[in-house]
Amino acid sequence: MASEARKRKLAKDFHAADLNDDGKIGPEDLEQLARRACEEFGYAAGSAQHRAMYDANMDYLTAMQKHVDTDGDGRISEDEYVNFWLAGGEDEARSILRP
Ligand SMILES: [Ca+2]
Ligand SMILES: [Ca+2]
Repeated sequence: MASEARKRKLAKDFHAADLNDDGKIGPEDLEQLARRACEEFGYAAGSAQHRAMYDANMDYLTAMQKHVDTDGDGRISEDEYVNFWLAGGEDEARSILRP
């Protein structure tokens, strides 16, 4: 049985990733997240590094989304997100990252 604190933390993470705040993590949120990661590294938009980093992030996020989106509607709901991590998502996330 997962602790309430862990569920609350996951729900908070979910809302942090739902950048346009429409209650689902969709492709537009993933693009924004990938762009943000590039900005954090200080890569200029349009530069080769920016493109490479953006593509790598999108590959990862899209792969993750396929695992988390259990009803296959292309968007991640809070329930899908929380259940994924409660069901041992760390291991799955690691296996996606492994080349
Ligand atoms: Ca959203
Ligand atoms: Ca879904």
